[in-house]
Amino acid sequence: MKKKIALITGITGQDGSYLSEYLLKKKYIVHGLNRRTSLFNTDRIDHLFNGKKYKNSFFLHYGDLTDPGSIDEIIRKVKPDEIYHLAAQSHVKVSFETPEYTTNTIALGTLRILESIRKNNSKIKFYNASTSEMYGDTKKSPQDEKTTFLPNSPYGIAKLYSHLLTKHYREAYKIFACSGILFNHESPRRGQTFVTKKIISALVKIKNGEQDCLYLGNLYSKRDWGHAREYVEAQHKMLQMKKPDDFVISTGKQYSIKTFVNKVLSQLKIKGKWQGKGLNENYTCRGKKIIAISKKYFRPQDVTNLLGNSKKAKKFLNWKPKIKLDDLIFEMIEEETKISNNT
Ligand code: NAP
Ligand code: F7E
Repeated sequence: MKKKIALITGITGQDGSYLSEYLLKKKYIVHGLNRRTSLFNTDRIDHLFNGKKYKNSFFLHYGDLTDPGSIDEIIRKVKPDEIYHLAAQSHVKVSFETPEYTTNTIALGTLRILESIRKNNSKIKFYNASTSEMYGDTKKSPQDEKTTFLPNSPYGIAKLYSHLLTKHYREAYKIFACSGILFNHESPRRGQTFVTKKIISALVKIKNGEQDCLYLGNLYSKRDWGHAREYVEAQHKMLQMKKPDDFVISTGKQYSIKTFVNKVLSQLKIKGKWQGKGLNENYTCRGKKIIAISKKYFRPQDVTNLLGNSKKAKKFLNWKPKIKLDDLIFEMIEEETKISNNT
């Protein structure tokens, strides 16, 4: 039987690396779009790229979401059965500082891929990485596929464009195009500047005497955090459905950033106390301030209350998350401890 061919944009990112592993195990041939960066950006996939195991089933191609010609060329060359479109300027805070670039990569990037599919081969199945950030200021909780989108960042707004565009190409051109509305998902491979990784990395270093203080922004926004390894399975399941559709992927459990910090402190057995309010809030341990608040990490607007309802995914995709937040934290701490001990 002919092996299925998948093209992954964002293959060097957190999700791209887990999805590659998952699809290679399922005997796919995996191609990835990789942008040129001044330093190597393939750390998360080097174990797949180097060595003999996947020599004939794992390939990278230089391209960029902002370069329509490169996208079209890769799609025509690779002839994928399925495209997993994960690439994006994915940092919400950075999107306030680079709104035009964020919109170009996310909104126009998705348009460029869908146009290439429409023109070259409308049988290619397409997965779009939508996000809970599209709910923005919503007062409804929990959020599901029918909840009104009220995005409040350039990132969320650009993602809503991609989301609606995916639906439009599905309806207007009958392309098998799905969006996964994924809530926050983390892992040891999470980028350093996202809050979970930042907290764990800093507290491990503080415990080992390699850092003095962790500076954070809004401690009171709430998130629904899952594990990236499980969330990429849902992405694949969506493209195996009889009909294309959109699905919320979430755990249905919500915690504040402060609760997340407390869980990490507890697993690391760091004992101290919270004191102060607002910008003066801090956590001290043996008389030393080890967590403090900095204005720098606040956003012009934040999404404060995310909690997903993924009943539809459970029913139609037979997908449900198994990994608990405490276990995710444990895995991330283990990885950070290894890194810290090696430096
Ligand atoms: P990530 O780790 O930040 O990875 C982003 C990927 O996009 C990287 O491979 C990055 O390349 C690539 N990229 C960025 N700009 C590009 C450009 N101009 N051209 C080509 N590639 C570009 O993100 P992630 O956490 O894996 O998330 C995957 C997708 O899901 C993203 O679209 C994100 O917005 C969305 N999402 C994420 C979450 C979450 O909680 N993780 C939740 C909902 C939706 P480099 O390696 O070179 O930087
Ligand atoms: O922030 C607060 C911050 O940057 C979470 C992306 O993957 O998930 C991610 O976006 C919360 C926010 O993730 C710091 O204000 C406090 O309320 O880890 P984050 P995010 O913005 O939720 C969604 C679903 C995506 O789609 C995105 O691609 O934590 N927070 N102090 C902080 N956040 C950061 N980054 N750094 C702090 O120091």
